[in-house]
Amino acid sequence: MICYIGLGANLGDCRQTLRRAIERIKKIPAVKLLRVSSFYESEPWGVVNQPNYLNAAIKLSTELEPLALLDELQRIESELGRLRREHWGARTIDLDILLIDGLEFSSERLTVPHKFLFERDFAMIPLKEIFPTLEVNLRGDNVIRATGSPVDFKLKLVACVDKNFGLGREGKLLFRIPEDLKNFRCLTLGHTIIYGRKTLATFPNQKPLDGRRNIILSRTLEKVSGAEVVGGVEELFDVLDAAEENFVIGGAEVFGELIPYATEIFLTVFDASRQADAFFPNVDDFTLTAAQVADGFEFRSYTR
Ligand code: A4P
Ligand code: MG
Repeated sequence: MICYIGLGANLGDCRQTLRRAIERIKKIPAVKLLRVSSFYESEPWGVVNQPNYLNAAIKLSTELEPLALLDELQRIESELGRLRREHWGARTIDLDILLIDGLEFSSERLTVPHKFLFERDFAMIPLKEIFPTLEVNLRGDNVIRATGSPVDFKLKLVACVDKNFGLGREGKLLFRIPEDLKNFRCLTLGHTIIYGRKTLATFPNQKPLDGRRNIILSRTLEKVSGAEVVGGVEELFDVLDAAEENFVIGGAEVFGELIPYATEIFLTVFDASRQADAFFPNVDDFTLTAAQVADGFEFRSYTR
């Protein structure tokens, strides 16, 4: 089931709270985060004497029953310090289920679509960003795109796969040809590359790559000369530069972790099937925008 969640905060460090909430939602068992909107700032709706809000929306797929999902969201609200006081009042974090598939229902604890969704531009505008085909009638409230959202970091995924989106086998890439290496170098040189520990092990002498800012996402590595090591996605967003181009280059786990925040994908797809044990994540949420066919492979670009 596909589900859209609205996030809102207007107390404390709202940017950080929204990012944290998203990371926690991502870790709910049986939930897969698919997409994250930009952050938007707006004046309070309903009760006016309170600080401005920061809002966002995310798309996920889940096997959880709607009420089980609500339980998880409420657990995350309380872990992040939500105290329920005044209705529509100021809050550190508010997680609302906006839509679930095409369902419409109402029970004591849960109404879907969310009761006020269609009356609130602060909910509809981020939702529309990640659900472009949704028809919306906005009321014209002042909702401004804010900085600091994960999608501001322009994460681009770069990989080389077989026709089944296989990435590698036993820690090794499936293909290595000069045209692809040249393409990779051309894309990434002078920019930032982000990768995991196992990808580092595939580099010449297991050393970071020259001419690029190297960031390694790893919970276990401590220090690597020539690279910065970050322990998780939240820490990654703390060190990334929004003015830079940031290329995520593998492996499978790192792609899976970062694809919800990605805006572009560059894939070299070989017209061959190999025995793979690691795969590139599903790209259904992206649009194929260019394909350049060569001998035995093609360069594809996807965006959203
Ligand atoms: N509940 C029913 N349906 C849902 C649903 N679809 N998603 C029940 C989540 N919860 C749902 O919510 C009260 C009860 O609603 C929950 O226990 C759940 O069982 P709550 O979050 O405890 O209380 P609340 O947040 O004070 O009420 P409510 O109605 O959820 O407030 P809202 O609607 O979330 O509004 N202005 C701007 N600019 N941006 C904002 O984000 N947010 C609010 C809060 C007000 N003004 C705002 C913003
Ligand atoms: Mg609420």
